[in-house]
Amino acid sequence: MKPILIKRCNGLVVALIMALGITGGWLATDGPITTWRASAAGQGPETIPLKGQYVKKGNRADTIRATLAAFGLPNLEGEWYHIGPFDNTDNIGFDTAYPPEKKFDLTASYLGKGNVKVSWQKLEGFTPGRVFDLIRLYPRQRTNVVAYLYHRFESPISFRMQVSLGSDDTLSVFFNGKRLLHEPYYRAAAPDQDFVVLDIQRGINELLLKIGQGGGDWAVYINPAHLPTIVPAGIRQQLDRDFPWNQPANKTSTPGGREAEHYRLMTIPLPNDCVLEVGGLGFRPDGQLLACTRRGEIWRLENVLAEDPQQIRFHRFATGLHEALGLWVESNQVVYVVQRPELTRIRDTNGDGTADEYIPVCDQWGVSGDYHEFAFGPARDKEGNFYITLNVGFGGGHQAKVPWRGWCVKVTPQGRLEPVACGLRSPNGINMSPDGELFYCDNQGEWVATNKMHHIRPGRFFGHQASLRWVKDSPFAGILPEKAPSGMRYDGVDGTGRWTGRYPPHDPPAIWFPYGRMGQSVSEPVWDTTGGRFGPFAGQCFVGDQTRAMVMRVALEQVNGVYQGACFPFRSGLQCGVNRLCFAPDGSLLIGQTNRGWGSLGGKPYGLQRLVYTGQEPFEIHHITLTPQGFDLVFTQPLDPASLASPQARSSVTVSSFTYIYHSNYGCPEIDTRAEKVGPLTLSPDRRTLTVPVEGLRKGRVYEIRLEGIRNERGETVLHPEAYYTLNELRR
Ligand SMILES: [Ca+2]
Ligand SMILES: [Ca+2]
Repeated sequence: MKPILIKRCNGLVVALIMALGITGGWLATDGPITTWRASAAGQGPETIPLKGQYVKKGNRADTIRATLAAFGLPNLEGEWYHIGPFDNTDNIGFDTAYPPEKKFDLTASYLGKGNVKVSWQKLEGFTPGRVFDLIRLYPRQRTNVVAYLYHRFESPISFRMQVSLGSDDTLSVFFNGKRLLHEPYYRAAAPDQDFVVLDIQRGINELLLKIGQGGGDWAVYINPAHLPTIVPAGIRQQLDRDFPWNQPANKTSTPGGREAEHYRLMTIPLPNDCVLEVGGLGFRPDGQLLACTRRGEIWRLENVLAEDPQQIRFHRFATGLHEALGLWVESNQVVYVVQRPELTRIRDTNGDGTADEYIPVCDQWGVSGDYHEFAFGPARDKEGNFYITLNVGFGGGHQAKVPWRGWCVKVTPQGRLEPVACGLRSPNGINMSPDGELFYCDNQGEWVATNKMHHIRPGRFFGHQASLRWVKDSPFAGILPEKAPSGMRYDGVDGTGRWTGRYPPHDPPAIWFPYGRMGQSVSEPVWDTTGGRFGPFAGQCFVGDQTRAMVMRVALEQVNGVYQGACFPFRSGLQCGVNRLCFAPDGSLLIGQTNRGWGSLGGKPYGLQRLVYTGQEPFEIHHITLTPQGFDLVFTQPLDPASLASPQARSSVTVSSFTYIYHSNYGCPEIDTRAEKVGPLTLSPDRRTLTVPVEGLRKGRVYEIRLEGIRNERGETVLHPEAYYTLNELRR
């Protein structure tokens, strides 16, 4: 029995006589959650006045801790202990509750990995707010191991503190005996990969971290994520001014900033044996969600729309598939899945909830072995035909080594393949609009200036030339070219600035997504068919982005029979790259995620989240209509006319435009960016439509529209004051 010193950061040192290992403890139960037995935590009134000041340091993490210390509040600094390593062969340590998980006892020793005696040791050189290397603690046993870190601290007051965490590899967090987090991911450690809220009690609190290691690096990160709300608002605002919470480096932890007020994000917790690298999503008529994965499984989720995630049940419905990147639900028993080499009909013949019949529907497209030969889809039309998009290869030789690479193909209900359209590159997302029109999204690369969305019609060519190799075997031989000239600008202007009226020889995209300003790897488009349950954008299209872990919004219109329109940012701050979107029967949006081999913001390698409209209508540009004189911007809410008049007499709407070059290079920067002359703005009688005259509109360009100072009647600014309108056709 010996006293431990708990250092109070206001300089006060309180000696607490604690019987370590006797008072308090981690009580294991049969369930996954351990319960806490009452400890030395005080239950009395909170009488300590909160006084302190803001202490600015070089970064946000250090500033938070220094300011907490100045208020006499715990900040995760102080004495930490560690114990390990324990065995983690085959990830066994993730769910094994080793003795330190049950009780902190400084005097005890246990048998660790390889029957080596281990005991709690003081953790030297540890500072919150830095990624801490665990290998240096256990240099001789650095693979397939787990270790625990323990921190006991006193608080003068009870309050809630959100904590940012990161780990390499798995992470479990226990606080005052309750397990708050259990993350099975193998990943590199970084700040903000996970967040937990610590319900700090007045008196003694105990924090335990368990970090599992496979191979490679082994590390952990922890820091208070924010100043808690018991700190005066002025000081919290000062922190956010000095170190903005939503700056790009922190974007994942916002999550989504103001967007979250309108669309809240729910994360579906996954069982440990479910690597949900989502390749496709679809609801069955019975309300269960099917999710196919890049690992080749289909998972069936019951109660996926439950507010309480513990009610969600996961069942493995099908296995043994090859890189399933899309599915189409036909009934409670039947689902069609696109595998790399074929379209497959999968059926649960006896209704026991597991598939037992796998029948190839069509395998008439080629696979040469190139890793980039993905197959996406299927979309399905009213006649029952399926539409599948087929990636070209990457590097090394011809990019369409085998048939129908770079094509959209149709598979009839009888399983016959018919080529539909070509020029596709990496078409990771194809869907039908509610009008039955087919659209796909394509990723920046050779022949593709930036991410884009196309309207698919038979016999059309969308730009990537590798696919032209197979025109000769298609119904479009002699109609489509076998190669096309390169180097043209999309706006018909030549290198000397002279307008020639010659455009790249393919269908232009309905939407260009300016690279980086919108997403960086576009994925699936889905249409809002919720009739308003998902907010004010019914009928519009939402498009995922893999790299930026975000969802974008697209409002299309037809001009002279050609699709074009505007794209807008919509919701950022997702936990992982967005691969698939699917509207649920209740009008929320399921978001399937994966980033393996592709990389993304968000810190998670895969997962499933759900975006729910809060009912608080966002103030946004609803859509943009091209007029003969410029653009009509239609807002979700009436504008305050006073906000249109700027004291500097500058327009509150700025318009610029740019174009791209069609060439074989990988991507194309925005070129010929020019400021456009904006005429006098006028507001409609209902104050929702702002008419923006723009001189000299030209087709083949993207018009960037930025708003400044525009407010609604409540004085709020537009949530996303930017839009990008792709102009293919002028309004006559
Ligand atoms: Ca590792
Ligand atoms: Ca079955």
